[in-house]
Amino acid sequence: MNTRQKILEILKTEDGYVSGEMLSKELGVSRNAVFKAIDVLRSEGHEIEGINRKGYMLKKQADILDADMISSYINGDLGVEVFETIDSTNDEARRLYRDGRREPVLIVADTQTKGRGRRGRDFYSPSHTGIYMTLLLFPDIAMEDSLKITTRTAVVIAETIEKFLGDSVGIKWVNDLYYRDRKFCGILTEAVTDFETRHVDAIILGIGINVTTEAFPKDIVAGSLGLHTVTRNEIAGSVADGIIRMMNCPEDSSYMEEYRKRFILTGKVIGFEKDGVTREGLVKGITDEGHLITEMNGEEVILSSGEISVRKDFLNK
Ligand code: BT5
Repeated sequence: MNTRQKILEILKTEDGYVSGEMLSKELGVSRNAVFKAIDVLRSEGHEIEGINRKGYMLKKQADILDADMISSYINGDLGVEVFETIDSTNDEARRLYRDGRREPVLIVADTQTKGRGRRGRDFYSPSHTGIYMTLLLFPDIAMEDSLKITTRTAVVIAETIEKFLGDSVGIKWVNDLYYRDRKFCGILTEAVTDFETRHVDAIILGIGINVTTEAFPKDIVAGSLGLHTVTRNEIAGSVADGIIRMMNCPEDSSYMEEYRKRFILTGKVIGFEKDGVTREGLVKGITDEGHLITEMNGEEVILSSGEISVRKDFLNK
């Protein structure tokens, strides 16, 4: 962390005023360096009150995406790249991979012009209010295991957000997170695979989170976290940190328990399309592999997300 970030961190944790003298001593820099850093923080939009003989107090933190700030919440080496505008952070990850990038990287954008969901659907990505991020990762896994990355990521996001929110969130199979009955987050996992060896060369893990977005286009039923007390830098950094830790952990099945706790489809009738035919099924639960257990005409049918798409108009029935 540089001086500016360290000052911001100290001001965040202090309720009262912090003197310039104390800051310069604590950080081992001159009073002038403190003064300059406060100036930069203000120019970035942080509201910092300064009172003679009392010191500085953070009134309101600016919410500007910043690669260094995001990095400060991540343990370990992960390159972070921030864009004000981009077509799609998943597309940028793909370009980096194509250009030879083989080190993990996190790409975060303030807004996307071509944010994508699954099967060509759009993901609405307005500026200032959401997080649109992609991790380009190189795990040593087989193609069959990439679904597990989505389910495990959903759990990591849920746990991270719940800490900030002080409230629980729901998971809708397979890649959506809900708060107060509205989708606030979607995950788009894409794998670069070697078809011969069925080995995954890279995972492109895209996550969109509506943090404070209030209005959505008419055709999108969505919601947001309404989370104004935490910066997007901290949320993005913490989610990425959780995912990196999860990827470094040998898989243990306890995450499925966490997934099930938050799973919101049990007992619902869903409609889905398989091989071009629309059918209905009653959701009974989820298997350890992350597949959906449904009942159709008294028979148990296991659905895998690769084969089917759940029809939205059947949800909430
Ligand atoms: C998803 O797809 O929900 C995955 C979304 C992943 C977005 C991230 S953002 C960073 C990275 N870069 C990208 O280009 N994508 C990833 P799916 O399950 O197919 O859901 C898409 C549907 O969600 C749309 O058809 C809308 O109905 C709805 N939707 C669109 N924008 C939304 C938003 N901002 N919040 C909630 N729902 C939305």
